[in-house]
Amino acid sequence: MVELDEIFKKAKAELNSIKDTAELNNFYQQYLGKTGIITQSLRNMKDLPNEDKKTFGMKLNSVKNELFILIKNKEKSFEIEKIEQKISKTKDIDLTTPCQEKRGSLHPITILQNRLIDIFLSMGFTVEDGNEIETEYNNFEAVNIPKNHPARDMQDTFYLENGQVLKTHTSAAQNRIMRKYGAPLKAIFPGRCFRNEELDASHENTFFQIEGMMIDKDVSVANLIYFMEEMLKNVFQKEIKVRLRPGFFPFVEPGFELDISCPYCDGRGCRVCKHGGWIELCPCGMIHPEVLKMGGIDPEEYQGFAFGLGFSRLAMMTYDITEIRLLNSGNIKALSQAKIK
Ligand code: FA5
Repeated sequence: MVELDEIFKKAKAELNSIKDTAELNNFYQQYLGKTGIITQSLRNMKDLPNEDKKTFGMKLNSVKNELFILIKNKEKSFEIEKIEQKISKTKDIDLTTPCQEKRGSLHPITILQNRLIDIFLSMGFTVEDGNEIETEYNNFEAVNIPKNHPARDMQDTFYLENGQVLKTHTSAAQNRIMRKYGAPLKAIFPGRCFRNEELDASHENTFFQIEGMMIDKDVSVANLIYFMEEMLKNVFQKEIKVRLRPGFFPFVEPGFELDISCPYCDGRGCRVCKHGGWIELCPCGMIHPEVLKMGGIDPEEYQGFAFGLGFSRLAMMTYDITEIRLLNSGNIKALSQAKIK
């Protein structure tokens, strides 16, 4: 045992004077290698009297472990030294520059869209794509807004030279999706919309909507309310009351404006709900029989609901953004301050 202490003392002293990894490797072999002093001592243990084996074995193991740690630490210190030498020779790294931890993140619109998609997927809806450039037919006629109908004024749009339009609402994909899948169907289709608008804090020329549509036998307004409440519960993580007011859209009958009890003050009145306790959230209604017919679905057999949620505005509410133009601005400094309520 005394000899073991001596060996350890000597090894530590030798280790202190080691100057590079080559010397360190030799040192390792000398003590812990196959024929090293410690390894040999372990082998020789079998010759000890039984009563000494346990104490000697424990001591030997602890010396072995300590030595191993000391060697590893030395190895690490050589690596650090090497990196520091490399850095000191490199002129284009300025270690005095303050550390800037700028981490990227998804855009608030993308975060919210992903969240809405997850919620509807979990309720059995499929997610469909819509075009940004649409035919005039899909954007207007197929949703019951014929040429010269006054409802076209509500969604003034950008016409392309070939007669197509930048879609003014996600409803423009309704017809294509009905024709693709037929009934029954349950789908959502998020997308970017464009309108020739007077711009203000809540009106942009480019904004996002998410459309939802459920078509089946015996679908009623009760189903619409159920799915909207479930979606809202998930977005706001609490029960949200909804109310329907009559609203006019040529592609639904009856049509509604769906309001929600303000999730921030629970209906008591605050800045977000302009002290009214309710927030207008989403137009919706039962799909007009003519729209079903144009989509190739028999309205005698099937009914459906549809909604068109403006989620640029929902994002403003969720992230406490007071100016809608910020969402399209690419102003990273301001966007990164968007707070999740
Ligand atoms: C429509 O676009 C209908 N297609 C919605 C619909 C679908 C009704 C299915 C019935 C059935 P509206 O024009 O109201 O409806 O727009 C829907 C939402 O989009 C609005 O509530 C609003 O949140 C958002 N929105 C509309 N115009 C703008 C705009 N210029 N900037 C930002 N958001 C807008």
